[in-house]
Amino acid sequence: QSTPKKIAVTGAAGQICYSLLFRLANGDLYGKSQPIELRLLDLPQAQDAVRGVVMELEDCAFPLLHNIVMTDDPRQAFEGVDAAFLVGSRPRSKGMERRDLLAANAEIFKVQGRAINEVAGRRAKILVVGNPANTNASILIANAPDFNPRQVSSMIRLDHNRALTQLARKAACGVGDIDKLVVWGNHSPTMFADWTYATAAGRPLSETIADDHWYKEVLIPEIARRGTAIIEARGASSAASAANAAIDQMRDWMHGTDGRWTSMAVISQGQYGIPEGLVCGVPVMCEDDDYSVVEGLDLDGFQKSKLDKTIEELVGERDALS
Ligand code: NAX
Repeated sequence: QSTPKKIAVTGAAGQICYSLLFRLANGDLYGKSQPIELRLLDLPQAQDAVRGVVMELEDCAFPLLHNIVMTDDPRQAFEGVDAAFLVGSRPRSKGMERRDLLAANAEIFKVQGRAINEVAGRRAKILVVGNPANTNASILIANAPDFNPRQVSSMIRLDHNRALTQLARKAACGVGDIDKLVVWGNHSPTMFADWTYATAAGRPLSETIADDHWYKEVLIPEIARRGTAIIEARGASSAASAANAAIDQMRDWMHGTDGRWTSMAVISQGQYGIPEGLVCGVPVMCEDDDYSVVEGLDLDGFQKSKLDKTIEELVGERDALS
């Protein structure tokens, strides 16, 4: 059997990880013949809860799960890893201003960025899930000068998957029939689910659905508000769907998209007027363990105004920290 792949997961005691860890141990990322080692990072006060999760992982007797490490030390968690899911972050507490929330998380991702810079495998893929995910990823990149920034992305895939299902329902097709959907921008209510290029079985979705009012007044705002709707219904934020999206994004990034598009938030090199250094949701294709941004799309006035709004928010988050 091959050497276990080392996967670090932060926020291991939290609710997303309560789904994510079991999916990883089941082989949902690397497949059914690749053993793995899990490195679980959480705060010192969460170690008892992590121990409980570890006991449950053990009780599943996953054949692929060769080793589990529990730690509150980022350097130990990231040492020589092949992949890392950065899920843990500081939630907003009562009376906390947005700026304080940004600053508290910036501190976490600064520390983790430095640790990754020093000890992570150079080909490791780092996926930031913890919010504000895009800005946390930018902070991490800025604090990991010797680590390739293209090996860092933040999660926009949950929003992409949410839009896929709504579009497939409306068009009465399978989610797998849809290609060229894009979710642009920040993982926040300013995100823009864009059907301009989307096709189902090769035919433009905007023609199949032919309802511009539904697109602009129902789809786009509903995808943006979906997280809130789930909190209202479930009394807790999305967890299993977030874990699923994290695996989808990482798996496509590693194993490729077969010429299809997906959405990833990656460091901007100035495409589409997105300022360099921001981590922003864009259309990508993945191949050979790497992504490439789909470039050269013509954006109309509506698309530009939507994109500008979400970029403005990302710039605001960056400026609030500087
Ligand atoms: P939980 O509050 O259940 O768990 C968070 C865990 O992170 C806790 O165990 C906490 O102790 C740990 N933690 C805090 N600071 C840490 C640090 N410095 N190092 C290691 N661990 C640390 O949150 P959960 O529901 O699991 O959500 C986790 C994060 O994902 C949140 O920030 C949430 O907003 C974000 N989400 C991001 C999504 C995305 O699409 N990008 C969607 C889902 C989710 O809302």
